[in-house]
This record gives sequence, C-alpha cells and structure tokens, in this order.
Amino acid sequence: MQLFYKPGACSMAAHIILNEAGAEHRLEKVDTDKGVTETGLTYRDVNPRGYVPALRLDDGDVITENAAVLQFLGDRFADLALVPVAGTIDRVRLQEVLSFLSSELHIAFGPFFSGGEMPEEKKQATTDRLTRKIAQFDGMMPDDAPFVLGDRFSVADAYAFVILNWSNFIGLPLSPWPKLEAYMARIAARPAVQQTLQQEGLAA
Ligand SMILES: N[C@@H](CCC(=O)N[C@@H](CS)C(=O)NCC(=O)O)C(=O)O
Repeated sequence: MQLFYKPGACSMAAHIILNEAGAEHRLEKVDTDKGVTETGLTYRDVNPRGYVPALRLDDGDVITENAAVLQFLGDRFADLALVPVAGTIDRVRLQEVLSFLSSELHIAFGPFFSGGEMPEEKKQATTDRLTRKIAQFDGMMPDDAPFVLGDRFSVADAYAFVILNWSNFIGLPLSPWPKLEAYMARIAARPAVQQTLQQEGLAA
C-alpha cells in the first residue's frame, strides 16, 4: 500500500492506523500547492481532486476521502478491531463520528489554513464557529470511557487526534475542554502515534 500524505495534514490519521497495524506501506509526500509528489508524479493523476489522503492499493485501486480510507484500513486489519463490524449499530456510531469529524470539525479549521491573514472580524467569527464545533465534539466524548466510541481505540480517535492537534498550530488552547486535553494526551502516548509524529517531522 502507498499513502499519499502531507506532514501533519488529515492524511496523518491513515498513517497512524498503518503504524498501529504494523502494516507494510510506502509513504509518498505530496506538494498539494504544486500538484506534484516527491517522486515527481502529477498528483491529480492519483486523486483528481488534488488533496490528501489517497491510498493506493497493490492492485492499483486508489481510495480517497478520510472516512473511506480509515474504514477500509480498519476492515483490512479486522483482528485489531479498529472499526466495529459492518452492519452493526456500533459501526453506524463510528460513521456518525467520522462524518462529524470530516464535515464539521475538519471544515471548521479550514479557514485558518487557507493562507493569508484573516480580517479581525472574520477571524473572530471563524474562531467562534470552531469553538462551537470543538465543544460539540467534547459533548460526543463519553465521560466514563477513554475513547470516542467507548473502551476501544478506533480509527475515529486517530482522525480526531490529528484534527484537534491543529489547535496547536493556530494557538487555540484546548484547556476549556479538560476531557479533550486528557483524551489528546492519551492518544499521543500511543507508540504508533509517537512513531507517526516522528516520521512526519512533528515530534516534540
Ligand atoms: N474531503 C477530504 C478533504 C481532505 C483535505 O482537506 N485534505 C487537505 C489536508 S488536511 C489537503 O490536502 N489540502 C490541500 C488542498 O486542498 O489542496 C477528506 O475528507 O479526505
């Protein structure tokens, strides 16, 4: 398998899962601004929409979109139970969380990474919206269990970790949400997460 990624971007969730599984894989760094990969591929030939992640399988099939990539990997390494079994209500709960993460929380961070300074008024409104989305995710976290789906680490935790980690890049402390701060520390302590941060050049 080959993962097309950008350091620290949402593709890091799939990278974490590949490391959790100890799966053989190749990493291919993408410059999404220039549309080329580190070995000189035209990235739109891999993902026509030009963004990461993309996962190229050994038979040449390419999977895009985080929610699909992560569920594919979870099913591929089924013995690790990183996704609930397809067709169960627990799997639907995972899909709810992945949908929230990609279409709400991830999107709310977007304006901070779109380049250029935001006018003060827009910055305030964008921060308020992001704060609301973080608070909603905090509300989805169980009070009495370590991971978003309960007692088991899942692909959703890898994705949530990567997105919430962006709060460091934009200087937005997670201290108003102690449950989330503890959650982030718990995920960060996983050896596969440390390995991934190191490989992407983000280790402290
Ligand atoms: N809907 C996509 C969004 C992926 C996405 O936003 N990727 C960002 C990095 S986190 C990216 O590659 N941005 C560069 C670009 O859009 O050119 C998904 O969920 O996989």
